[in-house]
Amino acid sequence: MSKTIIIDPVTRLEGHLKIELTIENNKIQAAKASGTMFRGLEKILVGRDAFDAPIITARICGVCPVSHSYVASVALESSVGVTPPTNARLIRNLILSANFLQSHILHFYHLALLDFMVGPDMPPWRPTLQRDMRFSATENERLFKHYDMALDMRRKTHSMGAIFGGRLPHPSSVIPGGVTAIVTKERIDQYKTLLEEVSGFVVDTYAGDVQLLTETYPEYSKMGAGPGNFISYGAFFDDDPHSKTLFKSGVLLGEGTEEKLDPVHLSESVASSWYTNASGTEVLYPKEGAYSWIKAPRYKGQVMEAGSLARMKVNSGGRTSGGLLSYDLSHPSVLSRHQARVIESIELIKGMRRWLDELDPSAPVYRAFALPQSGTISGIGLLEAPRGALGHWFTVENNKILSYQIITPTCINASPADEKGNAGAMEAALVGSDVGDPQEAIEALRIVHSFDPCLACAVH
Ligand code: NFE
Repeated sequence: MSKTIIIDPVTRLEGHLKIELTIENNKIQAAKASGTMFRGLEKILVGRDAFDAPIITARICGVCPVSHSYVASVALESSVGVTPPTNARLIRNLILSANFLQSHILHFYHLALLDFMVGPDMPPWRPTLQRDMRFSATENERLFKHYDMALDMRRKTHSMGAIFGGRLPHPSSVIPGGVTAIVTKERIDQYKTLLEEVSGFVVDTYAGDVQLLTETYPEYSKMGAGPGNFISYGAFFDDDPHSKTLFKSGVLLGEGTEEKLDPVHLSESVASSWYTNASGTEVLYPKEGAYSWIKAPRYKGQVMEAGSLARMKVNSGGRTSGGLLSYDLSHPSVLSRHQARVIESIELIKGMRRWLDELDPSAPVYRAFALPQSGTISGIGLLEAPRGALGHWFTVENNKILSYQIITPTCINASPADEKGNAGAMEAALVGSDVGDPQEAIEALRIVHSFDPCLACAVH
């Protein structure tokens, strides 16, 4: 007999996520992921000055605000063909990479690890599911010390971002045309000092704990596969995008060879979402067959996975090992998502050291420009956020925003079924998984958390 299990809200993530599972013979037969709160940021943007977009969209989320203000700036710059100076690119890389490290450390220690380890016997670590906890008492104690250290590391990464971002979260210095940061030798040194402390933690502690998780929960390398299609928009660009850009863009569809990303193939279905059309601004609630405020982005009509694993797979050409990889990431799974985040954190640190060396305190950081005061223009910005592919699209009429469209990585990963009935990536990852005890479906939480969902972003 099948049972329906509802987890609402799923905790240890940002925003409001509900998971509904149909379980039969201890196997998940069907899964529905629902974003349960409407926000309407795209609607708020209509009628505003176009240059407000980086400031307003950063407020979508306190975890990835850098990506939103950065990509909103790129969209405006690209609409009139403006390229910010090299120093601005380097500073944006440094603010964004600090935010990536902050986000990955937060995700592993404070959001995901408590699905596997036993925290202290007091709130906020209780009540919790405690089935299938395999770490020894000594390992638990050590991991909890690392949980505590990770809080301090997050503060340090925020400080790094704030050195050039002005403040964090919601940096004030990333603006259309470049940045407003002042580059001095003292600031570069301050950033370097913090980076070396965070680097020590990532290499000595975070990497070791991911390895311990890998050894202790080995079958999770086969659980939570998802659609097997990956998308990355690229990030940490170089002036010459073919030389030293750290994470390139690309698409992997199943076993096929890597394809060049072309945003023309992106679409959004609202078949299972409470909207009247794909603009996402016209709400229709209730609606027959709908169960989420998240829309369903697809690429060439296919369900995609975004995030660190997608970035690493696109960057390794889909090979099983070699290049950047020291783990075998060929099979998407709970473990490979955690492994991909730590691998990319180490890659990022190498990039950050290089960008610091390339900064020139005497060079400009901003190129002034204005949009035409009349007529209609439109633009698009594509960038990787910590959780994956993030796109902003806008149309401006007489310098006021006419429409603004955002597709976030969690929108891609936590989407509901589309008009063809194809489940979203996270839903697909849940289906087919074994659950030891349907009343304590810890396996489902481990799969959901491996995507690092942010519902604040998904339903912006
Ligand atoms: Ni709110 Fe975000 C990231 C974006 S997730 S955290 O990373 O965009 O959809």
